[in-house]
Amino acid sequence: DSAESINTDIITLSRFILESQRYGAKNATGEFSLLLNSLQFAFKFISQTIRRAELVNLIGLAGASNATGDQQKKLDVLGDEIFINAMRASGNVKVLVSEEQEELLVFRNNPATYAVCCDPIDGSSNLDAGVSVGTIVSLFKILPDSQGSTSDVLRCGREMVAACYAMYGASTHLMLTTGSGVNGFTLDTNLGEFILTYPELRMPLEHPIYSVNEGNSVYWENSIQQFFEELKAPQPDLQNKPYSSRYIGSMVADVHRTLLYGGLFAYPCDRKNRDGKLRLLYEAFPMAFLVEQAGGKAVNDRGERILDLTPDHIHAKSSIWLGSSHDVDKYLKHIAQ
Ligand code: P6P
Repeated sequence: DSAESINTDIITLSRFILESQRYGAKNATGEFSLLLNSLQFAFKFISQTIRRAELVNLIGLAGASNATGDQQKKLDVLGDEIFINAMRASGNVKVLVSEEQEELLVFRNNPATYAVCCDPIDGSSNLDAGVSVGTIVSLFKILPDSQGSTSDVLRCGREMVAACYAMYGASTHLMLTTGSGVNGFTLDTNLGEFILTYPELRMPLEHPIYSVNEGNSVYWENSIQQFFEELKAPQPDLQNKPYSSRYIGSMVADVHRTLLYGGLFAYPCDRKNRDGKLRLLYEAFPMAFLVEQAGGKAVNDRGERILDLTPDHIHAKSSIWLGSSHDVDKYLKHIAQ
């Protein structure tokens, strides 16, 4: 009967981390388990807030504005507050960089274990169109005897100990790496638990999709314009078919598709964004870490590995090309010509 079809041995995110810790996976320590509980609470809370806020905004439910009647807070401000409170409450986050906060936040009375960098709701401008948005997070260990300062985060990408994003789409998905591969989880809203749904995810070595905002192409340098023109031509190694184009304009959604299907995502520098648009600490670094751990590559316009870069400012930007290794190799070959 139907009872037999129910999997009664599901692996929740909490169990997964405890098991990783027990079997000594790199960076999956007791402290990390503690922090992960706060992270997943934040993701669940933001997920629930986003789903409700859309309804509230759409039908203007009574009480749309809070008790004092002030204007309903913008969702990215709400997401930021939820995240800051969860990280402060974790008890082991000393330093927090947020896309919404100009300055670094230091939680003075927290023991100094982790530095967290996050974009609480990346792609929020798409929210009203019902497009998937997400929370992107990178983690560093606090430097020994640091009291919490920018030196804890202005570090080489290779020093990241974990990276994850939550994508708030039809379901809420969480992709996580602690340096030993990528594992994906899906939120079961009845249980209130993230369940392991993509164990040891490996991205395809190649896939004929490119994902870039072609509206910027007049601002790109010629070599980049030429590269994408070449992808639109029949590809000898693809039975003479050209690449397809897919661009959502929400990094988490574009990268999630690239992780699962393969292909190439890029945000090159252009005359409007001379240093690129995406930020190193809480967009390029975490996505590069996840993509590399899933077998892909992530480089900048000059072909330098994203994880070998070091930001000079907490909101420093970078160009980025990430995705299937064979597709990124096509770009590397192009610039090596
Ligand atoms: P454009 C969203 O605003 C964002 O920060 C990323 O999520 C997304 O990849 C990028 O900017 C989109 O930028 O210039 O193509 O609209």
